[in-house]
Amino acid sequence: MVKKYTASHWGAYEIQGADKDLTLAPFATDPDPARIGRGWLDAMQDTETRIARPSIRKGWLENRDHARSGNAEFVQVPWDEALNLLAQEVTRVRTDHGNKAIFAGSYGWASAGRFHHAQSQLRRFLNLIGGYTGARDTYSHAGAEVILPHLTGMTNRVFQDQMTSWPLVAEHCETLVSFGGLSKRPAQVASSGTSKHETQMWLDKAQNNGCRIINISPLKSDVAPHLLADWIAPRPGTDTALILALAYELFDKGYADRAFLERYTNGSDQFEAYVTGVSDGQPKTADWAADICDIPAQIIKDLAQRMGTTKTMINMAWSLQRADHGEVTVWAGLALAAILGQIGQAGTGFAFGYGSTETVGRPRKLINWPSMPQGMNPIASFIPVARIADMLENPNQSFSYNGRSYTYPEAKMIWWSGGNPFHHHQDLARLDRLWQRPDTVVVMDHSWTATARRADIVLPTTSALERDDLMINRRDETMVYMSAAMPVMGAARDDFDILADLSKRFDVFDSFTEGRTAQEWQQQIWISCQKVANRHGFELPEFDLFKSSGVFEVPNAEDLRIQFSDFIADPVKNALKTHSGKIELHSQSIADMGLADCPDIPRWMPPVESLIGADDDLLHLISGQPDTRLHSQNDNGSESRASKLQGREVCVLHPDAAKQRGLSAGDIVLIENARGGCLAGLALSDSLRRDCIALPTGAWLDLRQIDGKPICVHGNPNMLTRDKGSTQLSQGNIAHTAVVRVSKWSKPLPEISIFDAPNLTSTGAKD
Ligand SMILES: Nc1nc2c(c(=O)[nH]1)N[C@H]1C(S)=C(S)[C@@H](COP(=O)(O)OP(=O)(O)OC[C@H]3O[C@@H](n4cnc5c(=O)[nH]c(N)nc54)[C@H](O)[C@@H]3O)O[C@H]1N2
Ligand SMILES: Nc1nc2c(c(=O)[nH]1)N[C@H]1C(S)=C(S)[C@@H](COP(=O)(O)OP(=O)(O)OC[C@H]3O[C@@H](n4cnc5c(=O)[nH]c(N)nc54)[C@H](O)[C@@H]3O)O[C@H]1N2
Ligand SMILES: [Mo]
Repeated sequence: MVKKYTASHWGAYEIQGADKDLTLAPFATDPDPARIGRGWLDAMQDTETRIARPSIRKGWLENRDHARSGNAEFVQVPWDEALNLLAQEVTRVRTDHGNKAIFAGSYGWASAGRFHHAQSQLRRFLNLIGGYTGARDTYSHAGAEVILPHLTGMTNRVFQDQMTSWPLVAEHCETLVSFGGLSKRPAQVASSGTSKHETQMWLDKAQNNGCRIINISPLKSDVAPHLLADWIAPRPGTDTALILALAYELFDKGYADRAFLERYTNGSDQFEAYVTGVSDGQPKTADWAADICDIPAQIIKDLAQRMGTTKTMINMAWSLQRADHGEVTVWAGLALAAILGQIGQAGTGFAFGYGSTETVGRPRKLINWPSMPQGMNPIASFIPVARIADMLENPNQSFSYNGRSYTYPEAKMIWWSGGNPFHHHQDLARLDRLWQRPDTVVVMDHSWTATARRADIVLPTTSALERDDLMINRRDETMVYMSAAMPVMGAARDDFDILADLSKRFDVFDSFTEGRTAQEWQQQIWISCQKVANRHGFELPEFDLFKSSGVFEVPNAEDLRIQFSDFIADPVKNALKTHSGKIELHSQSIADMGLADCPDIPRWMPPVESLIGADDDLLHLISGQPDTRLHSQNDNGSESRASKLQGREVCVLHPDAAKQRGLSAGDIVLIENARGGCLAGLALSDSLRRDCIALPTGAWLDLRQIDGKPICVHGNPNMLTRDKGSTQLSQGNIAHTAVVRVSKWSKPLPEISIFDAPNLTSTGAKD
């Protein structure tokens, strides 16, 4: 029998059985399939949360009101009616306010296939009708995206591509110091899909080779227990101070590689003068950092000694820069590695994001496969991705980004496809208030997310399980033909079909489709892939053969890289594309921007919110990525739901912290601050700092006003996080900078309603 496959950001699957017996079996060659996949199929089959038909919010339909409340009533309409309404509204906004008034940054992870990529399809359509205001960078690592080019002359993408390969770390590294831990939890996923999960294997190999892993994180659980890592738990948000003290020790004890600093870096004198206190009167000693970081000075000294005397790799999880001044922390990490002088050697130096996704550091050849062409956006207007609420609050006001000043547009229409801002954005009560400002919100999604419930025009898309597509990831050696695994739910349509239909109303159908069906587009992408493969010296099978066999393995896919190796080999010939041509410990280009919150060298600047000097009833909120799902995706599936407590997301506290507050495991607690609150089930563990509370992201927002306070009764941590740019340089989100209080919830427990279908009426017409 012919085997069929499908794929997702969390893995590739063989489709087995059909209808009631349908199952998704992880690839047999995947050594460590992701937990996330177990809840995928039932999430997509859930008739309560799948959007069955195009739906228009009643208040908007009847009087164009802006009351987008999350529990609004919707009227189901036939496709033609929905698309006519949308076309009219797009035309009105373009005519009255220009295309710039359409905000379609539409950030989000959508699904893994190459062709049915929600944002590519949406952008392609909008570009054909005059464009839109977009968004720059990502929630994942905006800080690094903006600062790395200044420091290394490499974009974040190139930097990631060039990251030293895992086998070299496993073989040569003696001390793996990882800020933000390193575990298989976030490594379950890879953007665009993955056929394998190997991160745990590389870590195990490293440990078997005698590598000592140092987990620097508020959570001990950020490294698997069997790796026996040393655990150093600085107060969250203070890693830069810790790094400066390590640098001080390296300079002070003679471990600094001065020849390296001289040859390969710029500004090490200024940096050293700052670290030793010559320039500001404050030596950044271990004692100085001990108070800020709340760890004993001796621990810092011992770690510096170990780093100075062993082959050391410094890894920093992406989370470290989703924090106030986050990009400066990345800079500090790079500077620390430069002082050690082991950059450019096998298995040592600096890495950004091992473990943050599965493919970082993978020893594979990189092949730039083609993707769906999006066209060009004629509109220059953009926002830094996490500044959406600022944009809504401050139209026509200026903002700073990467050293320049820009102006926020006045967004009359928001159009989102393939992302969930009422999951991913910070301070959701604020976003909820400002979300009422635009005239119209359009959402394309397969599920009734909190964002879809806050839209005026809701268009139901298929999920990846209902359509054919291609999984092709430049960092994965397996190309997968994705076959539809189940029938289309309700009246859902592919993003492509919806936009193709809409494009007829703007006379751009021919240019949008280029005369191809979805299947013909996939074939076209494959033909382009064949040419790329030829350039790499191998052949891809014909499309029909690929389709029937379902997988293709790229031959000789192994490849090893060492970050900065060319530059280290010849720093003149291979000078970096930075201001100085070297690694920048001092950056003139950043200094010239004159930003109050982003310094010229990596300096310690206390975060806007932290536990430094705070009352001891406050806790730092750690809202990392969830183990059971991808962000909000599959939260409605069985794997995620089974992990909840009385239906609520589970938060973790240290037993001492719980005792101090009279709390026990299994309680429902209220986590709150001035921005809002959320309810969560309580679990206890001694694997985190006593002053921290861990609550993963992604519980579908179920927002109520309780006694005048906005509270998510389901446990979404973005009710509590702060909505501010990390610095004016990158304006990245600061999700990891938030302080909260926790108490027992003693009021009646509100029902969860977010997994129920919204209030729907139908105009009766079926299509
Ligand atoms: N507190 C806190 N907040 C955070 C973070 C954190 O660490 N802490 N991390 C941040 C990070 S790094 C990220 S990347 C963001 C993630 O934020 P998002 O990427 O917005 O989160 P997802 O839940 O993946 O949203 C994807 C949406 O696409 C929809 N979708 C899936 N397939 C399709 C399709 O084929 N077509 C269409 N039209 N839609 C589809 C899904 O149903 C879902 O609603 O969250 C950020 N938010
Ligand atoms: N299972 C699963 N995997 C995912 C995702 C998912 O949704 N689910 N999302 C993917 C995406 S989009 C991204 S961007 C990556 C993100 O990957 P990461 O950024 O690596 O993941 P996080 O879980 O946000 O953070 C990792 C750890 O950083 C630690 N941390 C937080 N604050 C501090 C601090 O101040 N100092 C130190 N030293 N440590 C701190 C926390 O203990 C946290 O567990 O994950 C990807 N992987
Ligand atoms: Mo991310």
